[in-house]
Amino acid sequence: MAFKLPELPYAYDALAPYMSVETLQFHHDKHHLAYVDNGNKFAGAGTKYDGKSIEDICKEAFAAKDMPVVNNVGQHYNHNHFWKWMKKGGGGKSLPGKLAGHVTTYGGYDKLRTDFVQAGVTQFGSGWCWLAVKGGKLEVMKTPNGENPLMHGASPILGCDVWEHSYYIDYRNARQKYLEAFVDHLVNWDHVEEMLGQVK
Ligand code: MN3
Repeated sequence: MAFKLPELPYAYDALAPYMSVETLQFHHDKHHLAYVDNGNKFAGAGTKYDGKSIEDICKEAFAAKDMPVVNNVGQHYNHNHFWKWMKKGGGGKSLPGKLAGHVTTYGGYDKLRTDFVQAGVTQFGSGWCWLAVKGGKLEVMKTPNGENPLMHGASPILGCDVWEHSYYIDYRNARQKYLEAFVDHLVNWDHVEEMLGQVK
């Protein structure tokens, strides 16, 4: 099955001023599209990955150190969710029930926010910071380039893109400010709760 660029689940101006129209146009229409096109080239019809779930392709490619697939299909998976992990009027500490329980066990919202932002700030170069479930517990993680927690034995439930293409237009080099705005004003906790509910 061919990979396809999903539509944004909101208008291009929905996330302003925290993420601009220009950022979303470049990031979704150009960057994500390139991952889709390359994903189809490296893992599409006629390859050994054809017909497998995107989650299985991520894990299999990483185990095989097949980096073109890790990075392009990984980025397709990451961005599919990244768009859904944001919404207009999102963010903040009002969390859905199941997630709220896990966050309390983790050490509370403030600790989670600090650790998540810190993971994003300290990811050297391009990559992602994550909230994932490993062994039934929440864990904050960071990964380089197109990798994600699926490739490291964990289930991602929230991720923030810290590639410069995600924040440089709006925040220049202030990656921490971008991460704080993401957590405080953009996160769609409902999609986080949904992914938490799907963790096996
Ligand atoms: Mn990106």
